[in-house]
Amino acid sequence: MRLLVTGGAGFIGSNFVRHVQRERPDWEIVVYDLLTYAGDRRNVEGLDRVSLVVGDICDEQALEGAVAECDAVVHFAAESHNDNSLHSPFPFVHTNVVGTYHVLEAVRRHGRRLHHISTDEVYGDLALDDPARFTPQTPYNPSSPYSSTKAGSDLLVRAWARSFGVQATISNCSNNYGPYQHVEKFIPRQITEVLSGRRPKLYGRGENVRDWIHTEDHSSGVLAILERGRIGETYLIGADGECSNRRVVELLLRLMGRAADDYELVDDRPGHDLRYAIDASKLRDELGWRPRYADFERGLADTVAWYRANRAWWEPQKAATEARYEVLGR
Ligand code: NAD
Ligand code: TDX
Repeated sequence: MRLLVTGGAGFIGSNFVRHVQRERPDWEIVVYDLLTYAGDRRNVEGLDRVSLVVGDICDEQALEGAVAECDAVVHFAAESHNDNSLHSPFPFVHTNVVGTYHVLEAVRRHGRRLHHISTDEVYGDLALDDPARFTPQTPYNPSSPYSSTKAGSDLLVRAWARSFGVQATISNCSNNYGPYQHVEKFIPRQITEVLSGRRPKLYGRGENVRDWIHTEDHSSGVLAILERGRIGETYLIGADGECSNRRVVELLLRLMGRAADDYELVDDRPGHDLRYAIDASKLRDELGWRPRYADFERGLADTVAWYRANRAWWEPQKAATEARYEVLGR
């Protein structure tokens, strides 16, 4: 197997690359990544049987060449941060929608298997007391430029599967955490704020709920779908990890030896989704997938330890990220 991983130098993509490299020692992996501000070649450097092609998924010719030489494609590449999409939506339309179109056309021309990576945010949000969780039948109802472009990319994949017979599967996963996550995202932002001698910053009143999953568990779900998923199907990936943002910050502060209320409340994100929650029973029942990082507090402690030990990895991103937040007033 020669696997092409778009966006494989980003957070989840690079964790997936390391996961596959460990779990499938006879596979060759080609990372295809533009190395935007969110991609980092160090994330995949020095790994046996892993090579990096620096390229844009919107560059039809370069992508075509890479797809032609591989057996299957896992498509992670995207603009991924909601706050950026509220400030500057065009790159999201371009990469997430137009880029996915190019990925689909390339796999169609070469008859390659595709797994498309998406998010639970395509389903919109839930009330805090709603007993329902997202299932593959939940209607799409995205809120932000980010989630609407991810929804658009999913619809393109469904249409290409039905109209052109592209051998595709889709997964929609909940919020990931773990090593190598860009410091613009919630958990690493708070950890690195504390490590920089500042206070965590909670949007609004910190009541919003996210359904946290360790990125390793996302990777094992994707590999199961790639190998054993039914073509044309959508699988939701989640590990029953619902937790309010305030509770996450309190846990982090405690793990880092600070008072649990040593945080700031800052301006809320416009259109801020209240709650996400995933019902992953299709993935569990059909493919026998189980998460291995069920203990969120332990996963957070490991993540704090990783950021403590890897200052040289995150420090270069930190000042520019906080400057962007300064402009947003958050
Ligand atoms: P990330 O921003 O850390 O990584 C994205 C990667 O894509 C980067 O390496 C970047 O350089 C690359 N990229 C961006 N534009 C590109 C282009 N035009 N051509 C080629 N490469 C390009 O994102 P992430 O958090 O690792 O998310 C990866 C995927 O998983 C995305 O599709 C995202 O929507 C999805 N997802 C993320 C989460 C989450 O919690 N972070 C949850 C569910 C789904
Ligand atoms: O400083 C912060 N303070 C804060 O309270 C930041 C950066 C975020 N938040 C809140 C906003 C959200 O309720 O924390 C929650 C998580 O925020 P993000 O890390 O920005 O993630 P979210 O908007 O939930 O989207 C994430 O999960 C789904 C990923 O970024 C997406 O790529 C993925 O699709």
